[in-house]
Amino acid sequence: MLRSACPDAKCTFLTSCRHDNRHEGHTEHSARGLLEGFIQDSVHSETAQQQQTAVHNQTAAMLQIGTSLLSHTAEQTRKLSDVEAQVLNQTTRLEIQLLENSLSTNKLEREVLQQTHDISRLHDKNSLLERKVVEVEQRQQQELQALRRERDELQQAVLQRGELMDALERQLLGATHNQTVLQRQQAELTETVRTLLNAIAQASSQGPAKEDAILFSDCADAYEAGLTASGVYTVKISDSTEAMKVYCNMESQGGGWTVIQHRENGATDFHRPWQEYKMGFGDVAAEHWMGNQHVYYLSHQQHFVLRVELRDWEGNVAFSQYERFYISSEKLNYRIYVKGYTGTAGKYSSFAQSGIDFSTKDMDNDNCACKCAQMATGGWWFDACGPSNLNGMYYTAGQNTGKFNGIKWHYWKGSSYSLRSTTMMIRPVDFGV
Ligand SMILES: [Ca+2]
Repeated sequence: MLRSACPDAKCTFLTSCRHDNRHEGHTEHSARGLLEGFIQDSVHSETAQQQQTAVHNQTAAMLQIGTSLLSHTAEQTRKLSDVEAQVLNQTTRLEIQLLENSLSTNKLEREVLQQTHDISRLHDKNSLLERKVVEVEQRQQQELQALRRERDELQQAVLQRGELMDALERQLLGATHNQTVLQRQQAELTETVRTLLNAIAQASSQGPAKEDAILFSDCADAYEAGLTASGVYTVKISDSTEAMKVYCNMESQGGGWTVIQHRENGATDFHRPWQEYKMGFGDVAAEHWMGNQHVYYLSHQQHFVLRVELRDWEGNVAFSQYERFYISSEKLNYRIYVKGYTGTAGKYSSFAQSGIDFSTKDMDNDNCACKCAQMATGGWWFDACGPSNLNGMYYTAGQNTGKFNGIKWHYWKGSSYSLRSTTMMIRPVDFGV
């Protein structure tokens, strides 16, 4: 081991030494021992030194490594601490959150409990209310039934009262009728007395000339002579050859009216020929037509007012009045002239304009290609065919609407309404003046 470790110079020295030593003997041998010892010491010390240096170096390196390791460990420890701290923080936070959650869960549970309780209470209240509603409904039902019974009883009472009213009305009507009959009888009696007086006067004077002086020219004349009861009177119209009976209305608007047309119950047929309309027909004390020829004569004696009085089926009355009226001769088809309309039976006059000829079922003088008198079943002053016909078919209550050949006065009740009663009457313009 020493040889391999020896440097070249030392080896050469040793070889030469050993060569010398063989020549010199024992001295040589001890020197060599000293040398070897020295060399060995030197080698030893060198090796030791080298070993020491190596150890020193290694220790330094180890120390360095250790220091580095220590610092690394310290670093790691610090990092670990940090991580630990973070983990701790998070854990704490989580714990707090958990606690909070637990708290809020508790609160929610309490609230849910409270709400459940509330709901149960409301449910109870609701049941109570429902019961009350049912009770109220039952009570109302009972009251309603009571009210219905009461209403039925009231209706019954109203019905009975209505029947009573009807009976009373009928009695009243009967009484009125009786009164009218009495008035007529009175007028007839007066007439009879007058005729008797005339006869006595004739007998005493032996002269027939006085008869004319005693007969009235119309109802206004009779009224002015003091006969103020409505009824049938005998008049002698000038130009007419003989006396005739007329009905005098002595009540309406001061009286003195000579009736030229009257409808009241449909007892008289008004669908008649020209000749009958000319001379008149019907019962003078009831439904009748005075006759166009008589009206023509009468309305030429002086100026006349025409008054038309109407009654419907609902108990309403109305009138149309003309301050001037006359009809022309038969040659002119008894053409009508009216003017100066006033009245309640419509805003406008229901006569066709003045100058309309009279037509009957056998004498078509109207302004229509048709025959108005045929269609409207009565003689009248038809235009084409115009807004009126008081001589139409008589319809009774309930049948009086939707009829175009009824008793028509258009501007009061429309064209399809048939009236209950009508009166046409005339009086001198200067009556009562
Ligand atoms: Ca015609």
